Amino acid sequence: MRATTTLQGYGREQASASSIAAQGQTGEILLYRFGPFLGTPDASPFVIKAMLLLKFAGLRYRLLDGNPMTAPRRFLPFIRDEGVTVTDSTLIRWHIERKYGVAFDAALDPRQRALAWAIERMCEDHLYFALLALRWIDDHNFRDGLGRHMFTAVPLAVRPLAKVVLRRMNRKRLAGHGLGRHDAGDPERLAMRDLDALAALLGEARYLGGDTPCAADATLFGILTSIITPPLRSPIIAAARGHANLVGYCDRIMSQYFAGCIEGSADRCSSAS
Ligand SMILES: N[C@@H](CCC(=O)N[C@@H](CS)C(=O)NCC(=O)O)C(=O)O
Repeated sequence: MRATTTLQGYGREQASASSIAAQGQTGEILLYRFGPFLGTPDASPFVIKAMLLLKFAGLRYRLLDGNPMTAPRRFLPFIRDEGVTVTDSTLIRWHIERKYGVAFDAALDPRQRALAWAIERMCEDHLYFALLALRWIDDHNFRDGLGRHMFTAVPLAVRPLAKVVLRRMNRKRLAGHGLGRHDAGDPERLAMRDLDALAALLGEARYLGGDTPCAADATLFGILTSIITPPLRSPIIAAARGHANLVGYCDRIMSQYFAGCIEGSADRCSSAS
């Protein structure tokens, strides 16, 4: 997106960091999440996105263990903010913008905002499903990843059944989406095109919009670190790791916003950095 600004000569000034800072927070926002997963801040890219939006905005929040089965829309993340419950990472973004006067995309011109939205939709409604497949459907990755680390709260006696049920549910979700109906290899090829596009759009910029983060950076970081960081195996992971700018982007955001909190307790992750 930086290239677009340059090429089209909009010459808009970067928003200063203070232009996205929140105002008027009196309480503490509760963010319901899964928990850190193999070097990432959370098992869900959507939870990571919500965490990063809260950090970008400079809002105080506390992480609490959530349960999708009892969550308001049966998925995570959701937040509770002074009696108001908001489910879905994008609705959380809009809540932050509305309630706290945060302008995440202040640095972007209208075309960049449109492109940022398109990037978010590609990440969440397409690339995410390829991630879902590689984590839940691939036997090796499931065994070494979610199967080993995400069921520890489930009683031992019913853990094998819980794994079967959830894998079946995610298989159905993938079939419903459509990506799960393809021949082997095609979902990977489709996901790799997403990664090529993301790498080209980011270029050498620090963030999608240049030097200042925008809302889509929270989405992009959430999905990229979920693909790149855990030590799992897939052509999609190899392709993502092959894009030096995407890897550098993840490393930068991880060390700037999540340093020291990945393996730590909820409390150590709770304050916005
Ligand atoms: N559109 C939602 C998607 C959230 C979502 O899909 N969360 C997944 C984890 S990545 C979930 O909670 N799945 C639990 C389930 O499907 O039972 C958002 O942006 O927050």
